[in-house]
Amino acid sequence: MAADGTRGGRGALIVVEGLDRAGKSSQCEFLHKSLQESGRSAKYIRFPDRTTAIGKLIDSYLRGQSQLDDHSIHLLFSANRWEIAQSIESDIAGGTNVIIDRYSYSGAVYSAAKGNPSLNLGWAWEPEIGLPKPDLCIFLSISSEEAAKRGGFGGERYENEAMQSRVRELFSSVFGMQRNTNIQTIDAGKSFEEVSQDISMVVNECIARVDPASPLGKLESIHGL
Ligand code: FDM
Ligand code: MG
Repeated sequence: MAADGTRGGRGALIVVEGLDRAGKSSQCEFLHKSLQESGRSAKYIRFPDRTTAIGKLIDSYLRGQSQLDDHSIHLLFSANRWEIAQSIESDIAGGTNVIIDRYSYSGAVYSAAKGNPSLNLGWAWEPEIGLPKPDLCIFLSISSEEAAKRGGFGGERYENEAMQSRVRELFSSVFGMQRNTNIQTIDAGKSFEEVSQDISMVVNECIARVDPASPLGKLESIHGL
């Protein structure tokens, strides 16, 4: 059985991006379950994948247990995607829909948001070029007011107001510059049910649209970055 419940064909690569507290993980889990319940093959992965050797370095950095140069940690986040890229490609080729919680967009935007003068968005995007390209990228958009209502920040690095508001601006610039990528912005300030319905609509459209004959694309450079 293929991704859409028919024979043959490849799966769709669906990325979910957004700020902390936008509800990415709960929506991804729900989407994963609903795809499986509708008889489709689906897998859910998240970045950073903290289980690999590289992921453990990232985890320790995020928890504030280690210090790393901004460029070094940036490249580790990217390497953490590259080490899983092949398995994503083979899942997709085998007909499984892959849902990814955070991807290269978070990678570029969070690093660039630190304001290091030698680490701008353009530099940050470079190591992402060539990774599997999403067939759909859902941006769960949430206002700072709504995010604040959802409770305080956790204790990890980047979980503070100044960083989040820079991240918000940079997500808009990056998504505004994307030309050949299917980006769908969804208002994540609505109820869980409403958001999951909006997600399900764009995901079903995407799965129906994925051309079984055309292979998964690769991320390209972003013009104007
Ligand atoms: N993050 C995540 C990055 O800085 N770069 C990346 O490439 C990725 C995938 O890691 F603050 C940041 C975003 C967030 C933190 O992610 C951990 P979760 O999803 O909040 O656990
Ligand atoms: Mg977080």
